[in-house]
Amino acid sequence: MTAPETALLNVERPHYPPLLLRHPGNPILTRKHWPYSINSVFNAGATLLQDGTTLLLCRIEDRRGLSHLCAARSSNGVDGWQIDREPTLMPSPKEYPEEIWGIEDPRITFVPELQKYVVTYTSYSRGGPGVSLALTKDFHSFERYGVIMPPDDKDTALLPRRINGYWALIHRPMTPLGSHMWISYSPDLHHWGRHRLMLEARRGAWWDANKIGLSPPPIETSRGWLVLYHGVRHTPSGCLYRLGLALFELENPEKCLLRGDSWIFGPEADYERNGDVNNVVFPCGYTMDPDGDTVNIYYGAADCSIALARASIRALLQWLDANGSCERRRSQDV
Ligand code: BMA
Repeated sequence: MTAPETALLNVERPHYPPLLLRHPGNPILTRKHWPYSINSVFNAGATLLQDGTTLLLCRIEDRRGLSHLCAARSSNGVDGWQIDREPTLMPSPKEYPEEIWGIEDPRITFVPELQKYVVTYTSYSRGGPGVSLALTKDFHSFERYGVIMPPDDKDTALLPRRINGYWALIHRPMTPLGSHMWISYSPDLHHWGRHRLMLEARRGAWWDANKIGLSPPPIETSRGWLVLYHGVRHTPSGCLYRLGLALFELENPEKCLLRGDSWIFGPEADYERNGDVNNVVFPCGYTMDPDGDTVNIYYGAADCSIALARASIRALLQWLDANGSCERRRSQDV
């Protein structure tokens, strides 16, 4: 064997290309940054404001175990966060009884037609988690629409534009037979119907068996809606939350064009492996760089902090082309 060949054997080569690159400053937000007492900060919705500021709408858990939302703003999306001195959006169980046990895991969609941000979040009711929706222009005042999907349902985001005249919402109802991603349509954001199964959890030993859910809002590309979703694997030592990738047709978003078999990002770093809930990476938001290719993915790590990973849309699509397929099997027993 020649010397270069031996050298190659000794180098540890990754067999899976790293598609999401962790920021060296991770975790970028922890409870130590907060201007008031909290237990933990994680699972943040993200958006760019008109002036280019990155806004994260963070899930804050207090020591009662109940969550509310708090905004953090930064000019570079990495550090120098200006955090609201008080909670930005608190549960309002008097008017909205479904929020009695808190509000969690927001996703933000800027809707050009409305010139407003639509925030969808989990409202934790006595009957379990449901989906609520609120509109805002500035993340100071909110117009609440209340619960739009009854329990058990969560992991929701609105598409930024109408599809064939209707608003489209991705969500994840839970049934005893499995938790799959569904899409529903509405003429007015209040009344929802035409429910369709969008992506099924797989079965058996798969990393995304039994329970999947939308992670950040879908990313619109010329090839289709690029969807990062989480799969939950139940193991004897607890759950493992990892991310997978799929692509859906632009004008018919319930149609899956490509779905990768392998997960592309999972808990590896210490702050993802260890926390209040070990082994969790849970993105709820992203922002795009001006190059139109770099996506900044903000994720909750181990239900304790917020971290950032970057990816290239082009590389994600290339990976799907090489590793995805478009199986159209539909179970009767969803
Ligand atoms: C999910 C959601 C997330 C959480 C994750 C891990 O069901 O509730 O908010 O990060 O579990 O605990």
